[in-house]
Amino acid sequence: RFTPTPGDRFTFGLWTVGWQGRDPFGDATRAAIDPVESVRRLAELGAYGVTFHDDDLIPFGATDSEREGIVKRFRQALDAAGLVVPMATTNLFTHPVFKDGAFTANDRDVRRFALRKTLRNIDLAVELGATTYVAWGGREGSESGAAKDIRLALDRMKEAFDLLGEYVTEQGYDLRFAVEPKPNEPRGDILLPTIGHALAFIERLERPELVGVNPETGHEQMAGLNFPHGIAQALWAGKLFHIDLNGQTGIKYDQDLRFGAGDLRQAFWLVDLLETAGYAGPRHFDFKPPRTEDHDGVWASAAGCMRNYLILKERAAAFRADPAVQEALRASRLDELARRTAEDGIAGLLADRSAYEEFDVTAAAERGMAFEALDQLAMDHLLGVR
Ligand code: GLT
Ligand code: MN
Ligand code: MN
Ligand code: MN
Repeated sequence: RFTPTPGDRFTFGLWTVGWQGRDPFGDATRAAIDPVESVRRLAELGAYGVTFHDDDLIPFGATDSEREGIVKRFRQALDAAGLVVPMATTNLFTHPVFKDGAFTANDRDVRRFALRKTLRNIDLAVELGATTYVAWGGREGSESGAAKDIRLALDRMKEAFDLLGEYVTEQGYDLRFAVEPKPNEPRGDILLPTIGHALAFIERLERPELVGVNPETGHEQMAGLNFPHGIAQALWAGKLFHIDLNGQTGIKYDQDLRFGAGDLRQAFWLVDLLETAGYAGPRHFDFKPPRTEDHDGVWASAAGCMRNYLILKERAAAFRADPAVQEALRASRLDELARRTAEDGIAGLLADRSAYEEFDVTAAAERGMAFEALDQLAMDHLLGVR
């Protein structure tokens, strides 16, 4: 019970368990972990796959022959452990060259370098079997007003995604992009700050069908937004190409807590949504084991992400299966929300006297929605007392 298997499709970024605990105020608290060791440990814990930034695997500036050796060794580790690589991404934020951004840096040569770095890692991602390529534009933004012309920056962002789309199409790659929104940190304000901004941007691209979103729990919650609502809209738009699961407690710095820590109620509704909406992608954890932890703590934290997901999955299923819940859902008229408002069309609506002339506004206003009783049933299930 609550023991993960590859069938659960849990994946982890190499940079998550590999985080050494360096923060703006303090040095690393843990030694680096060899990616090969991460692959082995994650497989033991029941994970399905790993994901990586180019630089997580191949140190920035490595020679071609070093690169080849590292990739070969990594591939052997994956095969031995039985792990897959469903997603990869580019580090366009650590090196100082990206201090003013990558695809939207004011300096054109930096933008060209960023694109080449991305194309190079896309080749590797496809070679390793990835079908999703994440783009987190952490440095695409500004700290002050005149420093960035946002409309021009969006032109350059579009240009970058159009070029990437052209490249994968011409290469015949089975690869789609997932834009990861974040409102701020490390830049004062970041472009495409929320799921909504990203969805609107995608529709302006030359090949919108190739681009979706990779929302992260904490990134929406940092902006005070409801993460399950954002995910629901991404699903509704057919754009939930990938997801970064973690934990966050309210509007503050990006905590990247293990999944289930932080806002537990939103985590419950999120799992309920993913499991009932038929989301088929990997359940990817993008968390940071706190810098208080030693390596044992890192693996305990990773195991906790998966365990909490499975617990919430069981709790959410119990909630949905409970006859009292089904009755409460009817009492709250969720079935009515599923009905068309005017299947009789505008003519029918205008001819329907009960819709307006004879509508009892007072009686309708007096009807209770019974949401509190419904939500208490959810709490009882979440807390395991039902
Ligand atoms: C970085 C960021 C994450 C992104 C990763 C992908 S890297 O750790 O904070 O949210 O998902 O670039
Ligand atoms: Mn984060
Ligand atoms: Mn992060
Ligand atoms: Mn993330």
